[in-house]
Amino acid sequence: MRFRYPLPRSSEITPEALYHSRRRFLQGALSLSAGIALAACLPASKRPVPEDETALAPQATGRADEYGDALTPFEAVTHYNNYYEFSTDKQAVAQLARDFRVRPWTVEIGGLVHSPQTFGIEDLLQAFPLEERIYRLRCVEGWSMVIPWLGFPLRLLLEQADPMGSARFVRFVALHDPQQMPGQKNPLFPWPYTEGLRLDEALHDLTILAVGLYGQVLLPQNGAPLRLVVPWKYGFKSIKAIVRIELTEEQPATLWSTVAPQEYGFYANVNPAVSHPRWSQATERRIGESGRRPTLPFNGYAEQVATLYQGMDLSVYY
Ligand SMILES: Nc1nc2c(c(=O)[nH]1)N[C@H]1C(S)=C(S)[C@@H](COP(=O)(O)O)O[C@H]1N2
Ligand SMILES: [Mo]
Repeated sequence: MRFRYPLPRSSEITPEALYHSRRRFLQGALSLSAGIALAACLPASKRPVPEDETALAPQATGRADEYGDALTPFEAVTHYNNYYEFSTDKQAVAQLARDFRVRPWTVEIGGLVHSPQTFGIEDLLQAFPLEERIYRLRCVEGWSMVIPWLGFPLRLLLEQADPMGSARFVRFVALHDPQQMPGQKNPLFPWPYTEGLRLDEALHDLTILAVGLYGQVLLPQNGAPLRLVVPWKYGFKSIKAIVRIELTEEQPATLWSTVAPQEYGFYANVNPAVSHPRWSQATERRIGESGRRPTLPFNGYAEQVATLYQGMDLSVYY
């Protein structure tokens, strides 16, 4: 089965479109599989868009992160993408990924777990209640966005698989399919894209698996049908198109730390004090803004996550 996502026009990205996006989201989910309605899993207080039009205006126009910074427009979130399996040109990804097949799709959870499992994506979408999380995404290249994700804490899935006492890291593997992903013909990268987290990072409540954004099913360019989001780390940790999650004892190799270990460390916590070898990380450009703003330690999530790194020299564990 081939599911083709409709490409939104920029003229659609209006408060009214946001209101209607819940409908589109439901229709999208239903066309993927009769009977699934992702938004219906959301508790009323967390529904991404209001039920009645009178409540619309304040929520649609005033939506922001906890610093009061506005959401990045849908058009930018879905048309300025890093996704090397398709292209290194951010503005080419959406078009190249348009026909990417997200069904059938299975996700395996294995390695050092007592209950290895293989989920069909439909079952995974129904397994946990979805929440909206408005997170900043800071790319290591020096730009950032504010994105309203839909997803669930990775912890819920890991607990179901029941990690063994020896498990200390989690390894994530993205789809390998050069027929569909032309960028995978580039031999300079050790495909498939892989990433990793320490187990305590993976279990942190801020770490989610996302299946949607802006109240809609995730588009291919944003990592459909399932991608990781770790908001206090550089964007490359938030791996797209996940097919396998593996608990390990040793710190796993990752694509970027294999290709350029001195530039892209395993930890990759957003840190204005540690420069990339070729540029400073002290400031960033928020997409849609002119000028630059200061980069915040741990991307503004220090209060929640700094304790994970107590006693570590973050210029060594970068
Ligand atoms: N599989 C895969 N995941 C990936 C990437 C990629 O090239 N392949 N790029 C990463 C980078 S560098 C960033 S900044 C984010 C971008 O996510 P977005 O396009 O949804 O904003 O995805 C990350 N996840
Ligand atoms: Mo990135």
